[in-house]
Amino acid sequence: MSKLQFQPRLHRAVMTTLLVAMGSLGAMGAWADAAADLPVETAELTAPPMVPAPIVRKTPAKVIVNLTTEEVIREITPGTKYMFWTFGGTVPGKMIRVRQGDTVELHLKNLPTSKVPHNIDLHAVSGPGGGAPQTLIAPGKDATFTFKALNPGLYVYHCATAPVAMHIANGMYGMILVEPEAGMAPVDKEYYVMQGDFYTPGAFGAGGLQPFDMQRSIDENASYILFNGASNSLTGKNALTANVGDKVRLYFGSGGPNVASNFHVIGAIFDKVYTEGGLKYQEQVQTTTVPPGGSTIVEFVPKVPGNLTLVDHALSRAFHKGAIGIMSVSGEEHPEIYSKAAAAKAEH
Ligand SMILES: [Cu+2]
Repeated sequence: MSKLQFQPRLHRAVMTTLLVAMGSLGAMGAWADAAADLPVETAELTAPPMVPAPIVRKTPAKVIVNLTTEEVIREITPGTKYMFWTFGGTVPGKMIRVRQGDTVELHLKNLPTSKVPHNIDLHAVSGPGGGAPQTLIAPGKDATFTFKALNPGLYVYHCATAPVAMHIANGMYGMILVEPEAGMAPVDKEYYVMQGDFYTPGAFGAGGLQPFDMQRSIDENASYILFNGASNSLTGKNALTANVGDKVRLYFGSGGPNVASNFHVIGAIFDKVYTEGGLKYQEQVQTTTVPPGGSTIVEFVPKVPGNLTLVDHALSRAFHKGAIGIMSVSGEEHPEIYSKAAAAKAEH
C-alpha cells in the first residue's frame, strides 16, 4: 500500500523527466499554454527622444512589438547626408517598454526598400543570440519570435547581421526598458537618448552623401560621435525641455559600435545613476561611463532656469564630433542657488 501512495509522486517525477527529455519542445508547449491565458496588448513604441508611457499594469501580459528595419537617407549634420540603417526609421530605433514577467511577441519586418538583410538581438532576452537567429530576414520579409522578459533593467537591442559592426555603425540600435514588477517611481520628465559613433571617408561636416568607411570603423577612428544620430538632434528647436524643480529621468544608452560614452550634463549633478542600466543606484554622480551595448538611467532636478548641456565628457567628441545636446530649463530664478547678479556686479 505504501508503494501505491507514492505512485502519484512517481508519476509526476516521470512526467517531469519526460518534459525535460522532450527539451524545449515540451517547455515551450507549457509556456505557450500559459502565455495563451495572458491579456494581449500592443506595445507603444516611441521615436527618440520620447519614452513610452509608464506601465500601470500589476500583472503580466502578452505584449506585441511591431518593429521594422528601414534604410533611410538623412542629414547627419547640416549639409552632410548619410544612409542610416534603422529600426523604425530613427536613430536610435523605437523605444520599447514592457514589464518584468511579460511575454513579448516580437514581429520584425524588413521593408522591401531595404538593400540588405537585417535581424535583432535584444539584450533583454535569455537565449542564444537574443532573437537574432529567428529574425534574420531579407528585404520584404518578416519574422516573429517570442521571449519572456525575465530580468528588469534597461537593455540595448541591435542588429546582429554580418558585418555586425557595420550594421550598428549605420544606426541599428535602440533600447527596451523592462520595468521591475513593482514599477518605477513617477517622475516629471523622461527622455530617451543614445550615443553612437559613425565612420565616413570625409571629415565631420564634409558635405554630400557620405558612405560608411569600413577601415575607419575597424580603426575605431570615428568621424562623428552623436546623440540620437545627428549633431543637431538635441539642439536648437530639438532641445529637450524641463522646468525648474522637475524630476528628470534620462534613459541613456551607448549603441557604439566601438566608443564608450562618458556621459555628463554640464550644470547638473545626477542625484541617482542606475549604473549600467540595472536596479542599484549610485548617488551624487558627475559623469558616468556607458559601454557600447550598455546603458544607464540617470535622474536629476534642474535647480535654475537656463541651458543644461549633455556631453560625452571626452570633450573633443562633444565640440568636434557632435556629441552634444541641450536641455532648455524654464522657470523662476533661484539666486540663492545660482546667481547671475554676482557676475554683473563684478563688471561695475
Ligand atoms: Cu542590420
